[in-house]
Amino acid sequence: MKIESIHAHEILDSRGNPTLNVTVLLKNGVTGSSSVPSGASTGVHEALELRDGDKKRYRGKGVLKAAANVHKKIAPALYGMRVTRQRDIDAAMIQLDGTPNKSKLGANAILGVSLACAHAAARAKKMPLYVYLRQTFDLPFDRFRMPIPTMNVLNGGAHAGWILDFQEFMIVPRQRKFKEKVRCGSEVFHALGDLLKKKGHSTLKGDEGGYAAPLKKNEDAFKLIMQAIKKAGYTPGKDVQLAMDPAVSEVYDKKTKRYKLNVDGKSLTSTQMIAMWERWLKKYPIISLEDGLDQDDWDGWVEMNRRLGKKVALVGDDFLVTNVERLRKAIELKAANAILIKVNQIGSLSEAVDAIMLAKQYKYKVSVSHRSGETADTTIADLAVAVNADYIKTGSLSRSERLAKYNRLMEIEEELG
Ligand code: 2PG
Ligand code: MG
Repeated sequence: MKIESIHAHEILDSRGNPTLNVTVLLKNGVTGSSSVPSGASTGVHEALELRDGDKKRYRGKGVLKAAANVHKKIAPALYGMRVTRQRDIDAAMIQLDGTPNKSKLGANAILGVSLACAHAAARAKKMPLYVYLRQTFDLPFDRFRMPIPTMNVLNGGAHAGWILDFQEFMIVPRQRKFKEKVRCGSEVFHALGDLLKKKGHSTLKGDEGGYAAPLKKNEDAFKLIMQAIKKAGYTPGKDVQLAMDPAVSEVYDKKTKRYKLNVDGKSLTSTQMIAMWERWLKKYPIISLEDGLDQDDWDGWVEMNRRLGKKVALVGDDFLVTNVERLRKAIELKAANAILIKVNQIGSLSEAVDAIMLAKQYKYKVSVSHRSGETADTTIADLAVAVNADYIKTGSLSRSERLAKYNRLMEIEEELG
């Protein structure tokens, strides 16, 4: 099961931007492939996504340099290594890069290889990926547990032309089986579409397949979703809960230290933001609030966790960037109680698993997540099951790149019986 060769090439993601697809070929003829996702509302502390910057190709977004790094630098270093040594493979690439944020080789180049190796190894061992991941990382769980999906049915912010200030309004179905959760999500999603149409709103969709309707106030999103849940025959709070990712690093003004909410015509301090979230938590069955404050507003996060941490999962995305160092600091300061895991934020499978296991050790909730720019790749579905993640965040109930993950999870559930 030794690595024979590695090939990387440009493909397009769900937004039509280039990204890397990587294939690892083993000496025994087995191959494994994976495609790298890409964010739009990226955190400033994320590992570096290497783009060519050649304005004449793909508006500077080409990834030929990253592909060349795979061929010329990474492949020669990994040649002949046992593909099942995932940790050694990732460590070798991290060492070869030598920078704290993978800026030399590119996190996209390293991650593409990291994921493709896992796929090749799982195939060579004739194991489903989630079983292989659990085994290769020696994860100390005895059963497989399906994650709870948080489904982004209304899109705003950078994913929907800023028609709303907040990025993601999610439903969280609570039926017993995963496939029942998917059914519920789909029914609520379509009920929401009917409702929007009836009220004369657009039913066009944003980057993650949720509706992108220009509402009067940000909060109207949850008002409509509550109605849609009932219209679909479910009880809000019992059958379906809510979650949100306002992604407010995007609306934070560092100079004035204020959050600018254009749709609501407001400019709020950290403390006022927390008070607003507190009000929303009282009115709506919200179980999870991601990036409710800016990525560097540590004092704000500590205050938010003190005031809201017992009532809701306070998820660090741009705030923690799947990074164990930032997570350790958050644990020490009691600044959050949940983490979003995006494999390309950190750039290797091993480091993502390290962040997950550290989070679990300190009773943080773990949500494995897609990016707004996705492909048909379903690795995160298997990863979520392998690590017994509490949640998976993989968008709305439309668009194949989102549904591929839900469909893969339904397949895994069938397999698990
Ligand atoms: C987020 C993500 C995914 P992006 O903020 O959580 O939903 O968006 O990939 O654009 O960073
Ligand atoms: Mg986010």
